[in-house]
Amino acid sequence: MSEEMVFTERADDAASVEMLEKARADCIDTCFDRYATQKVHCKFGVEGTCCKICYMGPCRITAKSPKGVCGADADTIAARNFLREVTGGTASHSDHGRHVAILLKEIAEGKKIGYEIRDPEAVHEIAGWYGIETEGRELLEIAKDVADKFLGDFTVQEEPLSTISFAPQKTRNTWAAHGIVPQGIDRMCVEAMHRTHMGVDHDYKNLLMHAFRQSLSNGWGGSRIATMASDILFGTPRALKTEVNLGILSEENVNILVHGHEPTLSDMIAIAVKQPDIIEYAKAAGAKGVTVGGICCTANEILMRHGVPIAGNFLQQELAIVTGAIEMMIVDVQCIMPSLPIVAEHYHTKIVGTTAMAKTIGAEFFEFDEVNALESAKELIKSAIDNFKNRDKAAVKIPKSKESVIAGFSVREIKYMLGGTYRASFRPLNDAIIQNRIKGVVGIVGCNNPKFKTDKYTNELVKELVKNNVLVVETGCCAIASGKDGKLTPETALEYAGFGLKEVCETVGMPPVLHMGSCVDNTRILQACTEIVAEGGLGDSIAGLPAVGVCPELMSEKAVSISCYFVATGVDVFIGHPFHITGGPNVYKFLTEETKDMFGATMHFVEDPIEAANQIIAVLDEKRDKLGINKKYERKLLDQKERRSVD
Ligand code: SF4
Ligand code: MSK
Repeated sequence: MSEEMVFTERADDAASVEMLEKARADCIDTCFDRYATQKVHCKFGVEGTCCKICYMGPCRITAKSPKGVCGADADTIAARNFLREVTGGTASHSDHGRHVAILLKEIAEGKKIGYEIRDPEAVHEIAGWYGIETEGRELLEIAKDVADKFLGDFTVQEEPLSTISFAPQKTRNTWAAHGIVPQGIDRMCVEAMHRTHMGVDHDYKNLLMHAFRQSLSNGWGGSRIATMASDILFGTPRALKTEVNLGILSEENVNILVHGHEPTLSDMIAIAVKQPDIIEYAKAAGAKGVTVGGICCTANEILMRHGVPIAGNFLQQELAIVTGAIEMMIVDVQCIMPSLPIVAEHYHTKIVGTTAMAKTIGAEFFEFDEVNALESAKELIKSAIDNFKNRDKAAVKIPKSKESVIAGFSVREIKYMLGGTYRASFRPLNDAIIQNRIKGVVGIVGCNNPKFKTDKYTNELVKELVKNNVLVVETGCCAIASGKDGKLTPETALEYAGFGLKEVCETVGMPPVLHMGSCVDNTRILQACTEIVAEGGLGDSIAGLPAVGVCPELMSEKAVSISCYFVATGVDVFIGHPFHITGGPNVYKFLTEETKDMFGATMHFVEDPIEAANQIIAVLDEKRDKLGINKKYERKLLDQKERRSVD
C-alpha cells in the first residue's frame, strides 16, 4: 500500500474519499494503490512502439534502432497496435450485442420462459427500418425476423452491414467514397487480426482506415444491435427518478450489487428481488429487505429500465466492497477487476461470476439458467440473503453521499419530452439550436481511470459546457459521475445553465445533462444525430451538426473503438489523454489532423477540461458558421403587431 496517497486528490466525490480512508484503515490495496506501484509506465507501451507480433521480436523503436527486425517502422507498429486496440473494443461491444440478439431469437422461438418482449412498439419500429413485413403478422414472428437480421450482420461476407442503412445518405456517401463501408462484424474483426499479423499490412494509413471501417461495424452495427435488442426485450427507457452513489446501500438490508455490461441476468434480478417470497426470505434472515444496486454499465442498463439505484462507477467497484455491507457482487462481462475476490476476502462478500467465458480466480461461478430465468435469479438472491448472517457489523461503514438523478433518456423519450405524445419530435431542439439558444450537443462518454482524480475532468467539463448553453448527453461511467455530482436533475439547469439552455430545459422540464444509458448506448447518440439531420434545418449529414464527442478519462479499448466510429461519422472527439500512438508521428498526424478532410472531424487530445471546453466550443462555432446559424441569441419580447406578423 502506498503511504503518500492524499485521498482527496484521488476522487472527486466524498463517498469514494471516505472509502479510500477505510480501505487504508482495513489494510486493503485498491487500484489506486496498485497504480502507484505501476506509475512508471513503459515508454514504448505508452507511445505504441513496442511490437510483439512475431517471435523475431519483441522489437522496440528507438533512435538507434528505428526499425524492427522485419523492417517495420514506428508508424507501422503504432498503427498495428492501434488497430488491435480498436478490434478489442469492437469485439467486446459486438459480442455483447450478439448475446442479446441470440436471446431475442430464442425467446421469439419460444425456447426461453420468464423473458418476454416488453416493447412490441420497438419490434415494429425496428422491423420497419429493416423493411420487414409486419402487416397481419404475429409479434413473435416479426421479432424472429428482426433477430435474424441482427445475427446476419455478424456474418455477412460481401454485402455491407445492413444497419449502415440507418445513417443519413450523405454520411454513407462519405464512407463509400473512402472505401470504409463495413461488411459483417465478425469479418471486420478477423480481417483486422489478419492485417496486423506479421508480414501483411504495413501501410499505416491503410491500417488506420480499416480501424475506422471496423469501428463503424461497432457503432452502427454491434453496439446498435445490443441497444435495439435490449430495448425490445427489456423495454425502451422512459424518464425516471432514482439515486446514485454508495449512500444507496442500506445497513438494514441485504445488499446485492450487479456489475458488468450485459443486462440479461441483472434485469431478471431487478424483477426477482421484488417478489413477495424473496422479501419474506430476507425478513426471515433478519434483514428488513433487499437492496439491489449497480456498478458500471450493468448498473446503467437496469437504472434506465427499472430505476435501480447506482452504487458507483468503474473506480468504485472495490470501494463498494470496502463498505463491508455487500452480501454479494454478481459480475458478468467487461470492466470487472480481477482484484475483487481479494478485496472481498477481507469481508464476507461473495463475488459470483455468471458468464462461462468470464471467470475470475476466487469468484464463485453460478450457472444462470436462462430457460427458467426468474427461478434462477431467485436462487442467486437467496444465496446472497443466506450470506447476511456472516456480515460483521463492526466492519460496516456506508457513506452517506447519494444524489437524486433523472435518467432514462432514450431517443424516443427525448422526442416525447420535447413534443409530448402527439408532437414527439426533435423539432423543438433543432429550432433551439438554429436560434442559438442551444449552441450544440456534446456527448460525454466512457470510463474513469486512476491516472487522474476520479471524475474531475467530467465534472468540470460538464459545468463549463452547460454554462455555455451546450446540451450534454452522457453514457457509461461519465453519466454516473455526473449523477454523483448532482448534475442529472432539471434543477441543475437553474443553477448552472446559460440563459438559452436554461430556458429550453425549464420549458420542457428536462435536465441540461441527459443520461442516455450504458456504453453500447452511444448508438442512441448516433440515432439522435440521424433524427436531428432528418428533422431538417441543420444540414444533410452528421458531420455538419454542431455536435462533439468527449471521452475524458479513457480506460478501455472500447473507448478507442467508440472514438473511431464517432470521428468516421463526422463528429470531432476530445480525449483526456493520448492514445498509445504518440511514437508514430505520421499515425498521430493522420488521426489528429488528416481525417478532418475525409470525415469532417478528427481526434483532439486535451488534458485540461477547461481548455477542452474552449476548444469544443470553437468546434461547435465553426460548424454553426458553416450552417450559417451562428448568430447571437437575444430574448425578444414581441408586441401584438409583431406576434401577428410571426403567425
Ligand atoms: Fe519485430 Fe517485425 Fe516481429 Fe514486430 S513483426 S516483433 S517489428 S520483427
Ligand atoms: S463500464 S467501458 S469503465 S464506461 Fe461501460 Fe465504465 Fe468504461 Fe467500463
